[in-house]
Amino acid sequence: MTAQQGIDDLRAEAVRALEAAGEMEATRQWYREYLGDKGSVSLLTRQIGTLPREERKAFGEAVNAAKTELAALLAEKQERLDTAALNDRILAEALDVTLPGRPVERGFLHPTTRIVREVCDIFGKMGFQTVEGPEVEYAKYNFDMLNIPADHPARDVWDTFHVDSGGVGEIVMRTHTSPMQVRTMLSQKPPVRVVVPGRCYRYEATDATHLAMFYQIEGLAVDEGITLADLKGTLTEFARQMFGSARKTRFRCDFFPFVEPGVDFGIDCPICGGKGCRVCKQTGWIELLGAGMVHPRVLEMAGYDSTKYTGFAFGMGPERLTMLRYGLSDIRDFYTNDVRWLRQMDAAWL
Ligand code: FA5
Repeated sequence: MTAQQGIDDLRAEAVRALEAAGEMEATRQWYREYLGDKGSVSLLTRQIGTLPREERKAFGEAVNAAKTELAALLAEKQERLDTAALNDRILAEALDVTLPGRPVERGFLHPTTRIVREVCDIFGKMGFQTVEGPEVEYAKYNFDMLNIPADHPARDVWDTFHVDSGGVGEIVMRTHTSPMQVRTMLSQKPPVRVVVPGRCYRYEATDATHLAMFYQIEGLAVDEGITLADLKGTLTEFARQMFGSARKTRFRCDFFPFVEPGVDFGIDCPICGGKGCRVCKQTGWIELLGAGMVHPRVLEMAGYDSTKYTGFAFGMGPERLTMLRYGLSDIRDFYTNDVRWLRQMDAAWL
């Protein structure tokens, strides 16, 4: 075998081995075997010394030519492997633009928001403006100016969260929206007609009908010549718009220190039509809210002339209104964020 033949054989073997190398790491191994410092092609140069002088040049050139050719084949092969790997990756990460998108869920309003808006709209049509007030309130407005002085036993009825005021007077989380009666009268002259939705807080054990945080909607109308008949007419109209035109209404005496006389206002049960059921506890009647004629002392404390002006006020719980309208049994469902309950309410809403 001539020296040239040895080169050709090794070259041919290297080409076959390179073709068989299926991945990048195999081509690196191939490089080490054939072209690296100790690779078999590189080692061929060591044979030069064993050859006759006149053959050495041609042999050296042939080895170099073989090395160059093999290096070019290696580069080509590696590029092909690179491209194939890239194509695989592109395919693997490909986006199928024909797939349908994930549906975006439509939100809906919370039942409290809905009922509050409905109630305010009903009173809005009767000329009541919607206003809001602070949830952290001076005891002066929450109690004193509503005719509930510090030593008055009625103050204990409202289980109150107190706030550290830092010495600027007694401050509480408002226990009802009634302090907005005072704030409204202090800030504007009669005639006044407002409804006030907002959160209230009471230090109460939570159960199926009580929460420590709940909403109220207050109403206040003050003008010359307002009578109990106006209160009755306004609330009756409200109840019929809210619970249907067939509703019978009922006014009974009740006590709140800031009204005189005070009433509790109810309707015949909209679930059973007055026959008696679980919702009305078999009485046929349902209490809706507390109300009354604004106490003359409250008018005077707010700077209104009680010999000239009279008014009525009312306060209701919108969660309880919703419970009555839909026959719900547990007020806690409003704020536990169970989406299934919220969806049911959304679907059931009239
Ligand atoms: C009051 O808070 C009076 N300020 C209402 C009022 C206003 C009377 C103006 C006269 C004139 P009462 O404590 O009854 O009253 O609360 C009114 C309504 O708030 C209740 O009928 C009820 O629906 C709701 N409510 C009261 N406490 C809670 C509670 N812990 N959880 C849920 N709702 C409540």
